[in-house]
Amino acid sequence: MSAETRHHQVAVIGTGVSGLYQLKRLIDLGVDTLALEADDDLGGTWYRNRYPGARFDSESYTYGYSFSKELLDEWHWKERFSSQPENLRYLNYVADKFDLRRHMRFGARVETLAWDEGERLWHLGLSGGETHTARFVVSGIGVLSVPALPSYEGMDDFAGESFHTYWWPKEPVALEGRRVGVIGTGATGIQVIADIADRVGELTVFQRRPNWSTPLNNSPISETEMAEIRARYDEIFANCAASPGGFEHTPDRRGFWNVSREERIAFWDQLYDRPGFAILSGNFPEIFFDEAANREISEYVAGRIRRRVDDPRLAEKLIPKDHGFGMQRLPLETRYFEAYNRDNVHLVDLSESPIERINEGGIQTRAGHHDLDLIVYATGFDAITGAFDQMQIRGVDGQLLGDKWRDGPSTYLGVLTHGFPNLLMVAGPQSVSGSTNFPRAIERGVDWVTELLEHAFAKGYSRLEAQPDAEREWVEEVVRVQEGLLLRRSKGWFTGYNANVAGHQEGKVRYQAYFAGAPRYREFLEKAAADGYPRIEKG
Ligand code: NA7
Repeated sequence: MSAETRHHQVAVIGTGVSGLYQLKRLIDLGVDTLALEADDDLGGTWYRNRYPGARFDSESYTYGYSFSKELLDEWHWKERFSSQPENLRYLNYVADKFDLRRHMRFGARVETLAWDEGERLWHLGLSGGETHTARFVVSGIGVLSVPALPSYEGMDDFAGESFHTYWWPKEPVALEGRRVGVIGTGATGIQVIADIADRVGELTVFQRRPNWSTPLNNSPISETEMAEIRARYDEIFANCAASPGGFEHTPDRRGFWNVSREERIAFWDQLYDRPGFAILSGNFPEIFFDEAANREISEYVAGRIRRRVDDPRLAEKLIPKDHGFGMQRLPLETRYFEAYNRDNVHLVDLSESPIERINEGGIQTRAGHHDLDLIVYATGFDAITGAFDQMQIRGVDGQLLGDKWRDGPSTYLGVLTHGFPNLLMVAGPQSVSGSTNFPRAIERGVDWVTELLEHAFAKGYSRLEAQPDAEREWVEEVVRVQEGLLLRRSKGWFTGYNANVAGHQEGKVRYQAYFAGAPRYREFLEKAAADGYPRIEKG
């Protein structure tokens, strides 16, 4: 340990939604805690993703923190689905209100984490050479925080501006009159495309596979409506806690086949016009595991797309044929399909004419050259495990976490992993954080981690480690649930697929998230705590 090494009882990595709340809980307990943040300010996802159109797909008032009545009473969400600048303001407001900034270090990228068994301490190495030690480390490093760029030949030769949406600059980017290319049509691409279509000169969308997408149905929230929401907060959070997705939408359990086809269609007509994920989370659960049910809802949504796109051939290109509705993370959109009715918006179907290379002037596909001034890479993330892989994490006997998780993560309840004592993951792999309304799961995760730490402090434990059997059983549960769902075959980030990330290609299914829903996950957490954490070795 060098003379400058500073020690903390707990080090929190990250100051996004998870890190902020984790810090708040530990500070309130009087625990010596430092939060280390790689970026030069707080906010995580909402600090980074500044691209036009970036906003919640969760109702704002279900996304905000629930832990402080005062905060709930003070904050006015201006839109049902709030946009990135406002979301970042909110997180700053929270940090300032609870005086959290003085416990944070910015520009502090943790590159190495090494467990010292003799001292029972984690040694943290920062990119600038600084070192810290901590008895416990809590990671709040994000589920989608490692952007993945493709590796086309000539990307560096492009003379115009180009960046991944995650790295959209803070400074305004000129769009008016420019020729813009967007690669990727996931949730991000769909938000950007719809937002900039009428502001750019020409917009060329490079689509490899289309995604299902349904209307966000955003609207402003007036003072009066906000007052009603405030009065209803207890009910709102109780509804979120009771629903599998962590939203206010609750599945319709009448039984898909007990309802006539006409009634189903009338029901979907209503859901399609409702805000947010209603059409997914408020639908019949059968659509997720019954192929015939999924085929029918997919055909319904395809019909809605056909009604919105003027050119029937173009409409067909925008309708997914390789996966059913809801089998990948559903992007929500605002006039996305109508953007393709504009004369300045062009779709390049990469399944017919793949990108051959990028050059000084633009993008060369097999079918021709596209002259561009700006290339936007909306090409996704090394999701869920990427941020862990980026750090070199060495546990007991120097084992690398990246080696242990080479073919996919393996955890106990998504929070601990055997061989890496005292490392507690908030929104970790194989929790529900990636598969449900993020902050609802994050708050529960932080509370559980905090209670576990309180338990350890009270009992004088300095070492917590998941039992291997407990981990094996949890992985079996995660696999069993995923294998029971149609999405097990999907090529989306939920199941660890990203063609730009080594080892995450087609045919290599990873079990990265728990898909049984928030209430069932909570049962496991609550039972473990109530029983005194019997599957965690304590000493
Ligand atoms: P996603 O959902 O992973 O989408 C990435 C998109 O980029 C998807 O359409 C990909 O096509 C496409 N992609 C990736 N690589 C390439 C290359 N090389 N060429 C062409 N197209 C490519 O990421 P998002 O950022 O949209 O969304 C992530 C989450 O952020 C979202 O779910 C919300 O929770 C917030 P593919 O499907 O692989 O054919």
